Amino acid sequence: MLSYCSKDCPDLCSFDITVKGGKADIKPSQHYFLDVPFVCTKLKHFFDREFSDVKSFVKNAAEEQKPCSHKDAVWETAQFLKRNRDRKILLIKGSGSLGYNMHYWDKLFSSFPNCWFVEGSPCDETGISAHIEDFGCIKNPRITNLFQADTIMLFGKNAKNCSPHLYAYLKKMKKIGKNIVYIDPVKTATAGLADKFIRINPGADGLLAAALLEEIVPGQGYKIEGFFDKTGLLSEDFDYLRGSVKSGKTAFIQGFGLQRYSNGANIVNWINKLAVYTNNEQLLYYGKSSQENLNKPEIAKKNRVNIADITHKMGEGFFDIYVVVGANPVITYPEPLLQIKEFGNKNLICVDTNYTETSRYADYFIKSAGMFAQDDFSESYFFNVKGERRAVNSGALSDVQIACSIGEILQTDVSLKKKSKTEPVKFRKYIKRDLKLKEPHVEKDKFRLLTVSHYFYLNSQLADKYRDIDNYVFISGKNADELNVSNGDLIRVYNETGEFLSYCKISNMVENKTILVYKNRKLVKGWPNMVSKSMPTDSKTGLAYYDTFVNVERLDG
Ligand SMILES: Nc1nc2c(c(=O)[nH]1)N[C@H]1C(S)=C(S)[C@@H](COP(=O)(O)OP(=O)(O)OC[C@H]3O[C@@H](n4cnc5c(=O)[nH]c(N)nc54)[C@H](O)[C@@H]3O)O[C@H]1N2
Ligand SMILES: Nc1nc2c(c(=O)[nH]1)N[C@H]1C(S)=C(S)[C@@H](COP(=O)(O)OP(=O)(O)OC[C@H]3O[C@@H](n4cnc5c(=O)[nH]c(N)nc54)[C@H](O)[C@@H]3O)O[C@H]1N2
Ligand code: SF4
Ligand SMILES: [Mo]
Repeated sequence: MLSYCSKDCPDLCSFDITVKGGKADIKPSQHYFLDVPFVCTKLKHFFDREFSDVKSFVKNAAEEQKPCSHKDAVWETAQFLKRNRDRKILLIKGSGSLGYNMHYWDKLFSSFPNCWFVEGSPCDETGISAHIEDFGCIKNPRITNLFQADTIMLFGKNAKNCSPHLYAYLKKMKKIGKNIVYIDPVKTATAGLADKFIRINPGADGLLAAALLEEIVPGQGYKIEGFFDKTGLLSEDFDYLRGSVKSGKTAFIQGFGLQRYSNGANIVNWINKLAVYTNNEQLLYYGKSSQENLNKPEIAKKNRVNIADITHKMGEGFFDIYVVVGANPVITYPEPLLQIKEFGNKNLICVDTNYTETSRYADYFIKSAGMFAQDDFSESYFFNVKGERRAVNSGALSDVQIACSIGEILQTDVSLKKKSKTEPVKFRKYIKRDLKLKEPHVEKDKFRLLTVSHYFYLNSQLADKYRDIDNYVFISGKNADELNVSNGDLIRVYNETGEFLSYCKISNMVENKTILVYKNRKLVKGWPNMVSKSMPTDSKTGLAYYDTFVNVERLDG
């Protein structure tokens, strides 16, 4: 049966799936740019966890979460919504599945007069905003354009972990002689593929792009006072980059780590400008929305709350009811303690394939059978490929069935009409303007916390098998000496927002008062976002997760 993976992963693998006795046989079938198609090891675990027999539940009068049939949970949830139709509802829809049909949820809740939808996202929206500002649209060239490049420059795109098919393609590019440069504050697994790894200070890529541009096209960039101190670059690294860009075609691939800063959009703006003014615009990659060319349905979203304002409004007790579909905000969003308090005080409805740290507080939990349970389609948010599938899992209810059943009970139309008109094809055209340069936010007396992706899990979705790997605080040898901490010591990471505890691992991945923890993992106590504040990025469409500054100390005993 035709299928594809609609997880929040840019690769969007297509495959043929046959299910026998609860086991899946998968034959990979796409990726036009690779000779041998493959899927990653995570896919099997997604299948297993979504086929699991997790029960739905509803809280009883004594506040106990009592398991019940999925149908009963749907009925009870619908009755609750009927009784509370006019109250203030916040809908948080996450990245569990990026399939088009998850819009059924938006359609259902758009019929509630006081439902609030989230504006912006914790993911890639800041960079998207920057591209729209620069080009009037968001587009990503075909990956095969990389054939035209002499140098391929990756700005914090940890393809080995986050996009294994891009990584395989980069290996192919390297084999045919392309020069690969990897720029990142972290020496990630992808740095190993590069001909040259350049460590940069976090949030400083805009300074680098502006300084390079000034050297290559004087008058278009900036000469920056204290450049080497601010960026952490060596002068030979800068000469190397200037030489590479001057001497041939350069591809610029922007990762999403770049834009999780209070100057994140500005960083992307400057790399865009560098690409355009060095005649490399057709080799400029960021990504795009996963529904960019799909004719999204028109759904009226009357009330909206900005992503960085959610916890602020939660703190004021603004919302009466929370609905969380395919997301785990207690783990993935800032200020978990505030969320936990609100979810405990107010009513919470969760729809998920599995129990989560968020569903612990749910009054209504409806188990979704996940991505294999519904016909669906979507695009990749990096490659220009589409996926389409037929449902193979009929054990529990799919998201579409759940949303439609609730709609039926409430006598609300949940059908999705696709827009009738097709949108004209958009082209990138650089919009010339005076572009200011924003400096990164730095707190010199503290450590900066970076929270990046691990290969074996997708945000907070992980298989039990990998639960306890690499749950460390990674720190440089020099910084460990200064703090008098050693491998295996229990470390406390804290600031005014909160704290977490985890074991120390000395590593050359990081340097210079930057520490790293893999994102969205449970640690010895707490998890990384315990110390994240809700700070907007400069486009106001994302969260500046990487501008998180913390104290680090060893816990004795
Ligand atoms: N296995 C796996 N794959 C995933 C995910 C996952 O959790 N696991 N998540 C998916 C999702 S939701 C997303 S959004 C994408 C993310 O995909 P990517 O953009 O590739 O990945 P990240 O690991 O979030 O960040 C990339 C890198 O940016 C670096 N970085 C941080 N700050 C800076 C900076 O200032 N400058 C530079 N040059 N680099 C910087 C980080 O150190 C990190 O190595 O991956 C998707 N794919
Ligand atoms: N500190 C820090 N925090 C971050 C980031 C960071 O870099 N640093 N990265 C951010 C990024 S890039 C992202 S994208 C967000 C992601 O944050 P979330 O959107 O919360 O994503 P997940 O943690 O993957 O949670 C998705 C949930 O959906 C469930 N699920 C899976 N498939 C389905 C389905 O078909 N239907 C339903 N109903 N549920 C399903 C899964 O079990 C899981 O519980 O996290 C952000 N959080
Ligand atoms: S998680 Fe990514 S690489 Fe793995 S199967 Fe899904 S789309 Fe492919
Ligand atoms: Mo993301």
